[in-house]
Amino acid sequence: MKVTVLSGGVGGAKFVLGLQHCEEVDQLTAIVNTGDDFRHLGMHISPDIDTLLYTLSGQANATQGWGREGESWNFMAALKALGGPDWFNLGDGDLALHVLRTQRIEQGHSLSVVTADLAKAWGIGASVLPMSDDTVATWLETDEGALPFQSYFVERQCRPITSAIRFEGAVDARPAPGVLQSLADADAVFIAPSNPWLSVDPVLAVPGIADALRETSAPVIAISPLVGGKAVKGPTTKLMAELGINADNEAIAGHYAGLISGLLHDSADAPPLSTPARSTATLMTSLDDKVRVARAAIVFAEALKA
Ligand code: FO1
Repeated sequence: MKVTVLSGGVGGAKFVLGLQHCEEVDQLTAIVNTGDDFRHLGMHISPDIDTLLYTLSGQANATQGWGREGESWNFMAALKALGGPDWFNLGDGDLALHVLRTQRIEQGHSLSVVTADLAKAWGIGASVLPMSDDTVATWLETDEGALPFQSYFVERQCRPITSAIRFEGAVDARPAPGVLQSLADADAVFIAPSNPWLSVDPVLAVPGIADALRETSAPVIAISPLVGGKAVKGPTTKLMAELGINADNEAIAGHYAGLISGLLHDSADAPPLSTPARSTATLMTSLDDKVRVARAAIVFAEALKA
């Protein structure tokens, strides 16, 4: 079956890896959040794309979630000794990727093309598509002022209190080549267990993508990022509290209202009232966990299609 999945962050990458290991999936397309992208030290950095590429090619640092396994940090040590910014850690191997991607983008290649070449070079069978080749930047309005995503997430470690989130450039952004087609052609569409407000909303903010979810004949199933009413990783429930939203699956389903046909959620949590739902143990630690959650989502999609 053809599967298309919207993904961002570490949780999203785990779910996509699970899908990659399901033999029912013979065509997999990931539409990846680029709202976290930023220029740092003159380089174009695409964290959610890189986390997914590293994860799908078995290079990811599993405990850290982002970056490469077995990384060395000579660049960061030298940068720090020179008084450079050391809040955003760039491993030596990771750095090579950022340098080459920046050079290719400055030569006029699109982020999509550069990403596709990396996926091919690393033997990744899935199509990894940025949500857009245009610049879209996630900003958070906080009690410390307006912060671009990485300043909030890494530099300030998600401590600021958020009152609003916006996606600069989204209104003029176009879906990257293949994005809308992959939503129209899919037999099933999934929204990965990424942070709905920080990692999925930027994707839905690109004009045309939310409509494509509404119009596709495929069932659209979101996987809740909550496990036992908490976020597995990152600021999801803290953010929900700050935005005045209850940390439950009613709120998650409500956030995607009109876009999804069902919500797959953790067995420990109550189902949403108004949306078709199924549950399984959604915590993904081992590869078997990731495959179990992916397969539960596939079975749910097939049940909704029948
Ligand atoms: N996250 C951190 O918490 N600290 C870091 O120093 C850091 C560096 C980093 C470098 C490359 C990269 O692709 C991701 C990196 N991340 C880091 C994670 C990143 O901020 C997040 O993965 C996403 O932006 C949110 O999902």
